[in-house]
Amino acid sequence: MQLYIAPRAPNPRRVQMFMAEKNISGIALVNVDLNQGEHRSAAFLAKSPQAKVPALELDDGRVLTETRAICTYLEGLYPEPNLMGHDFEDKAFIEMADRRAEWTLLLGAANAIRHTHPGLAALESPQFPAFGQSQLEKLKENAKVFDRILQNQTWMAGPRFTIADITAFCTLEFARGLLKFSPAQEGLQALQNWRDRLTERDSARA
Ligand SMILES: N[C@@H](CCC(=O)N[C@@H](CS)C(=O)NCC(=O)O)C(=O)O
Repeated sequence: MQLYIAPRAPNPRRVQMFMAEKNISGIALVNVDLNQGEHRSAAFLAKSPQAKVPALELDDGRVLTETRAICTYLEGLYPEPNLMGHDFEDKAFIEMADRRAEWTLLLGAANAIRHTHPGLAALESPQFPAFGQSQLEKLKENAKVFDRILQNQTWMAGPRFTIADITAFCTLEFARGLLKFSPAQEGLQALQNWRDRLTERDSARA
């Protein structure tokens, strides 16, 4: 299998961190140069029609895109440690936490960065800086919800580390680097403590 990634991009990093948690080796990593538009080449579009990474090419030639779908596939192949839930209830609550992180943190951060950062101009054309700025404000508002959640539980989906922590962590690291977003500076100490605790995991360096 081959995993198409782009360095510093948050979605491929989610898959790489998921793989690191499960100690998965043997999947070749293939860099796609987004700045050079390699993801829009005919060869890559044949694999990923929406021109996005990550994409996981299976040994039979089929290609999976969408981070969560790739993780579902890998969870099936490598069930332990479990990151997406054991029974239907567990799965539903973890999916809820993961989608919350995806839709309210990742989407806001991605829009803020894509519409304000000069380094993303090649990917987001035209950029709408005022929209990007409004998304940064939304991100800060939404981060408060996660801070409140983490005042009462250790991890995003409850008492154990799951895929939802990976999604939220990769998002906050992306926002830390390109938006200089810091939970502590926003007064969100529970979110900051969760993030700092997470950096101690080996997978945080994936
Ligand atoms: N919904 C997709 C989003 C994938 C995505 O947006 N990937 C970004 C990198 S993090 C990308 O490939 N961007 C290239 C572009 O927008 O042109 C997923 O969950 O995998």
